[in-house]
Parts: sequence; C-alpha cells; structure tokens
Amino acid sequence: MPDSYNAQHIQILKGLEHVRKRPSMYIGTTGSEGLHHLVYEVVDNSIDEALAGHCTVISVTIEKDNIVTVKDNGRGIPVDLHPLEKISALEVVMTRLNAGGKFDKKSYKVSGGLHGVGVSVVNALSEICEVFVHRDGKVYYQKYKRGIPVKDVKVVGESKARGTVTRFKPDRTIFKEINFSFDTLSNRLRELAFLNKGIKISIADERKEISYFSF
Ligand code: 0RA
Repeated sequence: MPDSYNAQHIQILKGLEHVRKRPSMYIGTTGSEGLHHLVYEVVDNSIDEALAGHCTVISVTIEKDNIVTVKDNGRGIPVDLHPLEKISALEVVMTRLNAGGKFDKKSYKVSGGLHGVGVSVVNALSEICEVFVHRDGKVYYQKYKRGIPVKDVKVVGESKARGTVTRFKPDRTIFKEINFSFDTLSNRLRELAFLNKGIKISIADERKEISYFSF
C-alpha cells in the first residue's frame, strides 16, 4: 500500500518537524534543563523495562563531543516488521511521536516526574542518533539524522547479549549549549537508583581523565 505508506511517512516527518520547531513544548526548555532531559527520557525507557521485570543494569556514558550512550540489558526494542507499514517496530518507536518504548505506557511511568514524551523526541532533537538492539542472537542497528532514518534497520552482527544501546548527540542548532554536566546527570541517576532499588545504574564521563560512579 504505497499510498498509505506515504501518508504515514508524511505524518512522521510532520511530527519530527513540529518537535524541532517547538522543542520546548516537548522538553520544557532548550537550555541546560532541556538538554539533560534528553538523557532522562532515554534512561526512563530503560527503567520502564526494568520495572516490567526484564532489565537489571543501566549504564550512561558521556563520550567526547557530548555524545551520550545509554545501555540496558532489557529485552531490546522490538525489531519485527509492522505487518501493514512494512517498517521495523524499532523505526516506529524511534520516529513516531507518542509511540514510546512501551505500547501500554500508563502502568509503567513510576520512575519520576518527566513528561514521558518518548525517545522519538530525543531522536528529533539529535544531530545524530544510533540504536543498537541485541536480540535473538543478533545486533540490529539503525542511524538517524535529526530524527530521520538514514537507512532501514539492518543486522550488523551477532550477540549473545540482550538489550538496547541508544547513542545520541544533541543538535547544537536546537540547544543553546550542548555541554552535559556530570554532576547534574549523576545526581539524577543516583536518585533514580534510590527510587528503583534492584536496578544497577552507573555513569561514566569519558571527556575527563576518569570519572565513574556506580549506584
Ligand atoms: C516494547 C516492547 C518490549 C520492549 C521494549 C519496548 C523496550 C523498549 C526499550 C527502550 C529502551 N530499552 C528498552 N527495552 C525494551 C517487549 C518486546 C518483547 O516482547 O520482547
């Protein structure tokens, strides 16, 4: 159904465009708070997976150039092809507003205080975003520029592990500054670790010599 695919595709582009035009509607500010909110949004998805009983470890790494990687050992975002739309569920989650990580959101949002706007908003506000899904013995991968997939989801390797790795670089044309604060992020993650006992949460800062915390 190429027509409906096109209609769907246009809706997705419109959604991403709206996020980029009115970012504060989705993340509050384009200052430091909004910037850090991107990380919380991604981490929240992993916490949801932990609350569903499938994830025990979450790690956050601030890489050089203010690229953030969030890794969890959950089931991995589903990658199966949508029967009608013929695109991967991963692509749907990453590009469609409100698709979120979970299809039933209400029961999961316990991890605290955020709008829960979904990872597609983070994707739309990132210059580059990449997702690696370890599932069914394989590593699935997709890359996005400003929220738009560069290619279809593809298998890039084999893996015995399970989980999701989301790596993103905030778009400096959207944010006033893209410098992440290790203190701000580690304080928030410490709180999340306290609120969600049983999940191992850690943060590393590769911009400096060595800064690493585990909660
Ligand atoms: C939807 C369904 C399933 C897992 C997830 C979403 C999921 C999302 C995120 C986001 C970050 N980490 C995540 N881990 C899992 C369950 C799929 C299944 O039934 O196997």
